[in-house]
This record gives sequence, C-alpha cells and structure tokens, in this order.
Amino acid sequence: MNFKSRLLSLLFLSAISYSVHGQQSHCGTDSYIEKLLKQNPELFQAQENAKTDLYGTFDQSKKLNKKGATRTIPVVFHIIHTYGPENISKAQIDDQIRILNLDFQRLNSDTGKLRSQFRSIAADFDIEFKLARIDPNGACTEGITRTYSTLTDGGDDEVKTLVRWPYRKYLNIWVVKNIVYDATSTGKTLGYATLPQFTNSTTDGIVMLSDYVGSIGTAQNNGNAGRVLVHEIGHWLGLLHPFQNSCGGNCNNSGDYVCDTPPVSGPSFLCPTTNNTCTNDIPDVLDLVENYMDYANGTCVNMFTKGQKNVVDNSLGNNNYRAQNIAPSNHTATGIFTTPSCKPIADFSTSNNIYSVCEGQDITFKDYTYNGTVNTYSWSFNGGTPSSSSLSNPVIKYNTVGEYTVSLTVTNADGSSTKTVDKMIRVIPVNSPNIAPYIEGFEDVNILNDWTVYDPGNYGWKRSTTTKYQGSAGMVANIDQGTVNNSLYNLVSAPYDLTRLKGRQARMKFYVAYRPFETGNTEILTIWVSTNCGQSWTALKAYSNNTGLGVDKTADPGWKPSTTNDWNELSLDISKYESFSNVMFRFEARSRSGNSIYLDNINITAELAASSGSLGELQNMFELFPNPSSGKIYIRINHFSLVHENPVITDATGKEVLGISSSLQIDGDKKVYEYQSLKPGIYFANLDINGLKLVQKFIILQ
Ligand SMILES: [Ca+2]
Ligand SMILES: [Ca+2]
Ligand SMILES: [Ca+2]
Ligand SMILES: [Zn+2]
Repeated sequence: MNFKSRLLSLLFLSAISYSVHGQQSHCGTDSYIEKLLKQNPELFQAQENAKTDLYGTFDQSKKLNKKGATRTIPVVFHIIHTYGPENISKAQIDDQIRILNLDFQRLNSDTGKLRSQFRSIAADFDIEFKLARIDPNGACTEGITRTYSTLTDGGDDEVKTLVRWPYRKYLNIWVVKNIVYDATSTGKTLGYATLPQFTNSTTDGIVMLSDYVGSIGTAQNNGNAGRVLVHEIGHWLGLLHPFQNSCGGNCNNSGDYVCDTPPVSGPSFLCPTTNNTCTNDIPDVLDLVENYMDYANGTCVNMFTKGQKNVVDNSLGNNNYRAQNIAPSNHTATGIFTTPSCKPIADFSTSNNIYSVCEGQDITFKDYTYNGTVNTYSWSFNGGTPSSSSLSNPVIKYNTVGEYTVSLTVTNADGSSTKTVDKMIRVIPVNSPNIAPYIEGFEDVNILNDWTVYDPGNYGWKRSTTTKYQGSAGMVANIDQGTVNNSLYNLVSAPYDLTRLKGRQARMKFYVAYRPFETGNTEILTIWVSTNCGQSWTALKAYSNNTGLGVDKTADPGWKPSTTNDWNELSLDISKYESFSNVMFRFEARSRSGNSIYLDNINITAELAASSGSLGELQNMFELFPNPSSGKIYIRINHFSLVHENPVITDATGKEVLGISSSLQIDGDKKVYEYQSLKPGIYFANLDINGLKLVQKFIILQ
C-alpha cells in the first residue's frame, strides 16, 4: 500500500462503510474531503502537517477543564434561495447563534444527560459566535446576506462563488435548500465543512441545509436541535469524526487522533447508549454517543471532550489555521462588539412566487427586505392597478397583456435602497392569438418576446443560430461540466389556443438533439403544461437519454448536432388540453453537469384530420409549406368552397403585404396559392371564413 492510499483509507474508511446506511442523514465533510484530496494530491502533505500542528500529543499540563478566556468568532450567513422556505428568517439564525454559544461554552441545559462515566472528560470550549456587523466593504450589516440563485437546489462549492467574505475574518456559512455535491450519495447530507488544514480563500466555510439551521421556524421538527452546525463548526476548527478509521489502532495515530474519544466502528444513529462497537480501547469503554462529532441525534449529543478542546486550541492558536479569526483587531474590523442600526436592503417576490397571470388577475407582492427595519415602502408597478403602493405586501391587478417591471424603495433613518426587476410580471391573454395548429421554429430573432427564459445567465436556454433542426435558428439549453448537478433551466412557451384541435388527438411534436457525456448520467428534459397562464404547472413527461432525448450513445463534452440525423422527433399527447384557449408549455432542462440539450420545431398539431363539413375542419383549413422557406411559399386551402376571399399576408408589424399572391392550382375542393419575392422576415397568413379568423405564421429565410 503506498503512502497516499494508506492515508486515504486512514481518513475515510468509515465514510465508505457508512454509505450502506443509505437513506440516513449525515454530514458530508468526509466525502467532500475525499473528493478534495483526489483532485489535489498535494493536500496530503497538509494533512501530515496537521498531525503535528493540530492533533499533536495531548499536553496534560494544560488546564483544559478550567474556564479560559472566551474566543469570539465573527460569523456571516449567506442565504442562497429562490424565495422559498429556504430563505430563513433572521430569528432562525439568531436561534442558531444562541445554540452555538450554549454548546461551545458548555452552558447547554442537557449536560446532566451525559452518562456519569464521561463527565470528567467533558470540556467547555470557551468559544462564542457573533454575527458580523461590518461587511468586507466597511458597510453596516446584520451578518446575513441573501442571494437569489437556483444553485440552492443543488448546493455545493458552486454556491461559494455567488458570495463569500474573507475567510480569515469571517466564518462563512452558506445556507441552501438541498446539498448535492455527490450524485452517487443516497443519504441526505445536512451540511459539510472545510477543515482548517485543507482550506483556501475560495472554499473555506460551511454549507448547511436551511431546515437544519437553528431549532425554530423551518428547523423546528427535524430532531437535531440546531446541533448539525455545532458538529460542522467542530470540523471547521479541525475536529474529525470519532468513527474515522473504524476501531483503528493507537488513538494518537488513528481515528480522530484524539485519545479521550473512544473509537467507534461506524457512525452512531439515534441514541444507542449501550453500544460498545470497539473493544480495543484501553480501558474499554462504551461508545461516547453524546459527542457532537458523532452522528447521534440532537437530543442525544451534548458534549465535546478535553482532547477535542486540545485540537481546537491548537487551531485557534495558529495563524495558519484559525487564529486570525479570533484576533482583537479582527473583532474591530468586523464590528462584532458594536450594535449599529443599518439601512434596509430592498428585496421582494410574490406570493407563491407566481410571476405570470392571465389578464385581469391579481398578484400579491411579498416584502423580503432585510438588514434593517423599514419605515416607508414605495412600490411602483408598471402596467399594474394601482401603479404604486406604500403597503408592505400590496395586491396589484394586471389588466393588459404584456411584461411589466416592478420596483421597491425602502427607507429608514439610516438610509434607503431600491430593487427593480425588469419584466418581472408576465400577463397572458385569456384567448391566445396563437391558434393551433401552430409551428414554432424559433426563426424570429424576437422570439423571446413571446417565449420566456427564466433566470437567464451563462448557462440555460438561449436562441442559437448555429444549432437547429430546420431554418436559421433553434433553442439550446446550454449545459456543460461547469453547470451544477441538478440545476434547472426553464423555457416557457407562448400560450396556444388548442380549441380547433378538439376531438382530433392533439399532439405536441418537437425535435431534440442530445448526447450524454457519461453513460448512466443523463440530462433530463421535462415538459410541463399550464392552463392558468403559468400560475401552476403539471408535468407531462420527462425525457432522458434512453427515453427519446438521445440515442443511447455518449459523446465528448460540448457535443452539438451537425446534421438532421442527429435530431429525434418526439410526440406528446396533449389531447387533455384541447378545450383550452391559452395552453402554455414549459421546457425544463435538468443538468447532470454533462452536455447541452437542443430543441427546434415545436409543432402543436393533431393526429386526425378534420372531417369534411364540420366546424372542426377549420383548423385544418389551410397549410403552409415549406415553412420556413428560403424562397417561395405555398398556401393550400383545403375546403376553399367555404372561403370567400384570398388569404391576406401581413408582416411582423401587422401591415398587409400587397401584390404578391397568385392562385396556382385548383384540385377538387383544394386550392393552392403561390407567393414569391417576399423579403426575408416573419409573416402571417390570415384567412377569414364567415367571420372566423385563422392565422398562421411563416418565415422567409435569407
Ligand atoms: Ca479517538
Ligand atoms: Ca469501547
Ligand atoms: Ca428552427
Ligand atoms: Zn461530520
């Protein structure tokens, strides 16, 4: 066994063995560090150094049981959220700080529950935590930042790129909805920390699940009593799991390198106070399940040991580890012993995060302002009724189809701030002008006036002129290895009137192109439908590589379709929605940090042709082909005896295009028109049948 693999097994054997616990909740620090060491083998030397610096011989002359000077650590919580319950309250964070300050000073009320044989080794860490009051720019802060990002769905080190404060000054704690940094892990990860020996300025700190922060609010019923963060801060200060390396050998050189924590063969779940899983300890004692660094639940754990305090003291006494955080000069720099009042930071969303409604409906806005109390609210609602408000949570009606901007200014005696969200609210027509059958080929450069990309950024949906099935453009959900596993990218369609497809087996057909980067790790495209203008959605179907999205072949990172053979046509039954006049579709791409998903030619159509003479035939009244076209376009009227006038062609501005039609051919009850010399652009063919107006869009390419 070489040096590296030996050390890896010393540190992480237990992490491997406890994966059999499957659905158990756990700390992600071991697997995080395992990954870190694989990527950065030079860190093995850092671990060797830590064996001396942190876990060195226990100095019995130290009075670890006596009250020492309190060490104060400035803290900042970075809440990463999408305006869901993960955007936890300041009260919940204050409650977490309260719990930390009890447990790290052995002031917790349950010390009496520690079994008597372990009482002599329990330690007061003499550590307290305070929320920062001065931010890295010198501004007044409550020690909490709030950042909107879908990265909260798959929280891992990526969230640290959104916001971080200097790690030698602040303990950074990122709060997320879900932790997914290891796709193969089946258990639930509650948090993970960086160890002081494996740290750097870009990753240092702790990632926590929002509903395990504190013991109130969303954390009220999880049974962990705010002690997951006690455990994670133990890691941040240098402590390892007592079950590291299972029963191990010499306590100075194996396991957690702490001799007064008895070895444990694996993590302890619940509160197994009669367990003795290792008998090689001298003297042989029961497993110390009350230790914060094991996995027993929050009502079972209640202590750190003196040996662990020795490690933490080494960490807090060494400038290469955590000494700078507790320096008096840093207390001044972070303002933790001051109590300033700060100006508020404006923040808001809507009730249930609904950003899309039918014309004439109301939206309730929700105030999420933080960092200071608010004396006055000043909202402005472009396109809304009323168009302004001074309430905290106003209800606004939107009567007219369009996209509207919302702005909020909040003020107190210390100042004011404004937040503006462009095109935040989308108002959808009750009866869509887009009458199916309808083909959307994404040829119009202004397509995103009708379709909406949510959370546009470097990744996710974009119009592409280089990758398309037909015509000059298609859409792509841009995904690569830099995207966070499980992050979601949404593209929402224009609304469609499906009523002309009634009784004819309505279908949505579309073309996709995709190749996974790795077998068995496929991106997923889920199609959702809404019949209430986007306020709620129903999943229709999820496509993965081997269910239509790809062709069961892998490809290199960055694969793109190059010929039409690279595309698959998919067909989705939407007959349930034939009676709705404003059906919207949402294309949700789920990243597996692999390859992009390509989309083109959304065809809202029907399996059955209209029966002759019925009203239902009207939707099949005319066909345009080829569409898009690079030259001529033909329009075939299928029952021209019902039509009294020629089709009218209008351009993108609605203006009639004159002098271009010619009747080509009559065949039974069919009549074909040929149009030529149209300039490249978007056009609409309008047909009037006894007052019923049918419209079809077509494109003339360059
Ligand atoms: Ca030990
Ligand atoms: Ca034992
Ligand atoms: Ca196209
Ligand atoms: Zn842990």
